[in-house]
Amino acid sequence: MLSYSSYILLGLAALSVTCHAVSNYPGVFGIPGNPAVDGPRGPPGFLAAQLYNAVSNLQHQLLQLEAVLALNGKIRKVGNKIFASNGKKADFASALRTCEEFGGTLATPMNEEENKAIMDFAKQYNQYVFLGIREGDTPGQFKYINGMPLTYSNWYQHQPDGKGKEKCVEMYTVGTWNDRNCKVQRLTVCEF
Ligand code: MMA
Repeated sequence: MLSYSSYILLGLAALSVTCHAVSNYPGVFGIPGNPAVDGPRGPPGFLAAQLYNAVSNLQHQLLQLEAVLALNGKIRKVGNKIFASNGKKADFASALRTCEEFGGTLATPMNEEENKAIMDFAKQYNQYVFLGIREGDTPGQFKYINGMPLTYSNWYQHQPDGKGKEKCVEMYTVGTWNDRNCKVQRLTVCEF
């Protein structure tokens, strides 16, 4: 069976073929075209209007799907990010692997609004959540999974206190953070 990311890649490939075909249409994007070769021209802007329509329809259908998923408590959208959970607990490595398998990564709050969206899942499932943050080689220095230093944090009082022995980060159901052993089982919340 194909993984979900393979489907996404196939979809993108199909879209890029479509876009290529469309950009080859004469008269679109300023390419003049030759009626003797390309057949009779439509009214000016006809294809552009069709494209606009197709994009508008896609946009509407995506908004419908997002509304249904949000209504059912499956996703939370903040800006361009979508947070989602499978409702399952896993250790840090397995949770991260699951998110990556589906083309995302572990939920990583970059501001208060994102932190609250992740906290909503913690409350919904009444479980602490693993964040996409890990301790670097210097004890007490926590970083994003891509290695960049934190630009936002919401540590619980006196945290982090593991001094190199708690290299992962859990979010409590009230939204504050604690450094924690990576082997404990926490709710998997991903971002896409
Ligand atoms: C306490 C506190 C935390 C630590 C956990 C580990 C319950 O919280 O000391 O900082 O991570 O224990 O069990």
